[in-house]
Formats: sequence, C-alpha cells, structure tokens
Amino acid sequence: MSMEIALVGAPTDIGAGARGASMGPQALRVAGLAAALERQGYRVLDTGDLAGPGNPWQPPVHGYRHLEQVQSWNALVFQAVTAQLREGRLPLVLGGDHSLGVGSVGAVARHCRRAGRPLRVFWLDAHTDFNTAWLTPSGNLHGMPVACLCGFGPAGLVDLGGSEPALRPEELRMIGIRSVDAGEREFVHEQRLDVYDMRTIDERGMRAVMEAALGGLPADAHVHVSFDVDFLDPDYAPGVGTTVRGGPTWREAQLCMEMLADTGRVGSVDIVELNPALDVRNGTALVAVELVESLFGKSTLVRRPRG
Ligand code: B3U
Ligand code: MN
Ligand code: MN
Repeated sequence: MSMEIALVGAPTDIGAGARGASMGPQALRVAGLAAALERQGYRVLDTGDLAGPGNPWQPPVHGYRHLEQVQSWNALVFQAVTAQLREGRLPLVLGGDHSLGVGSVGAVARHCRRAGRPLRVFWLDAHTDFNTAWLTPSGNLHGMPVACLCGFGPAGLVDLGGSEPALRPEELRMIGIRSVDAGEREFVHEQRLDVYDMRTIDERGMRAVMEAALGGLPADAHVHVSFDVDFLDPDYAPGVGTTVRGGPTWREAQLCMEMLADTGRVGSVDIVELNPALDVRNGTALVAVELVESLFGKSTLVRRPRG
C-alpha cells in the first residue's frame, strides 16, 4: 500500500437525481479526512478540486441526463487519477456522485492493464449501478457507471482511455446491494456480476461474505474500493440522495473495511454520493471518515506493518 495518498476532489452532482453531492469533497475535508489519515502515518497530498461544468438541471435526452457534462467530468477524473497513480500515490477520489466511477475505476483499470497487474474492484453500494439508456428509470448516469465500465454505454464513457471495456465482470464484487431495477436485474444476471446482496449478508454475515468476495485474490492484485455512501443503512448515513433502508450497520461496514485493509492491497478509493445538503451536522461525512480510517488500517488492537 502506498504511504502517500492524493485527495482528488470532484465536486459535482451532474449524474445524480438530487442536487448536493457537489458539496461532498468539502464536507469530507471539514470532517477531518486528511488529518485522520496523517494520524495513521500516511502522507496526504490534497490536490484540490477539479473544475468541470456546472449542473444545468435538464431532463434526459435519449436516455441520458447531462451526458456531455458527465463525459467532461469523467475525462478530468480519468486524467487526475492516472497522474496520481503514475506518481506512485494512492488516489482517493472525493465525489461527487457515482457517475465519476467511470473515470476513476477506468483510470485504475487501464493503469493495471499496462502494468500487467490483476485488478479487483469492490463496489460498496445499495445499488448495482448497472443501468443502460434502455433500462434506466431515471436517465441519471450515477445509476450506470458499472455498465459503462463493462462496455455498455455511450461513447465518451465506455471508451475513456481505450477501445476495450475497462472492466471484466469477473473483476467486480458488489456488496450491500438492495435496490436493483427490473430490467437491470436481468442484465446483472446475464453478465454474471458477483453480487452480495443484503439477504446474503443477513444469512451469512459480513465476515463470510467478505471472505467469499476476497477469495482467490491474487498476491499482486490491485484492490480498488468504490464506496457509495448509500451502502450504509440510512440510520447511520442519512446524508445521501438515494437512501435505501436495510443496509449494513456501522459495525458491519467497519468489518467490511477492516477486511479490505487486511489484504494490504488497497491501491485506490472513491468516496461518492455524500450529500451534505441532506445531512445532519455533517454526521454522514464523519461516519465516512471513520470507515476510511479502517479501510486504511486503523485497528483497535492489531498492529499492521505498513508500506
Ligand atoms: N437504479 C436507479 C436509482 C439509483 C442508482 N444509483 C443510484 N440511484 N444512486 C437509477 O436511477 O438508475
Ligand atoms: Mn452507486
Ligand atoms: Mn447507491
């Protein structure tokens, strides 16, 4: 794990159905994200905020809302994440809505391919984000990044950084899922996504689920964690645009993060969909910071070698 973390702010709600995720990066900073990571011995470089287009708040066109602006933001995120990976830093993207996952995971995937490194992406989310223009009930692109990464979506997103799809379904693990649209569900099965939904977590427990999701992780793998804050139960994290009840508790989410940290292979992270306009006293941002501390190895008793 790199000892130097680069914060990349992407203040936009361009792919979301509610305004406010554009304030996510600042709320995470105010919640003390950088200081928390520094306390754990990391060097933290805050690269500031990317400057993409504003939100024109228009209805969908041909199944996509704000496609052009989503493309612009993702091109910026793709460049910024690629630049940090090349510098040997661990990119931590502060969203912003989850449409930014196309640029972030896309950059990581292309970087791993070039280096010949296996990749595993953990998509922590209430939603599978596997819609297409034909399947989407909303046109909101934050419901489509996984489909785009797997090659199903519009030009300018699916071909960001290369003509081959950025991701193969077998490189993905989805945890915490509890809201999938009807057409999207068929497509999830058709593409054989590895989904650990809330029923599975309830029946087997977070520990067994994470053991299964981490099974067969190659020794030299790069682990990317795309953390949609709506993964969490809204009792703990009300500050998101699309709350879905029945999510992981604070403790289940902590265990999930700790088990990811134990791999020692986390190489890039997104924190997305935090919406301070819907939050209470920045509490959701504070919970997100506590979880990121665990993701980066904070532990009550375990001593972890770093570097
Ligand atoms: N599946 C719905 C809702 C949704 C997906 N991701 C989020 N919301 N955050 C849609 O609009 O695609
Ligand atoms: Mn999402
Ligand atoms: Mn979600």
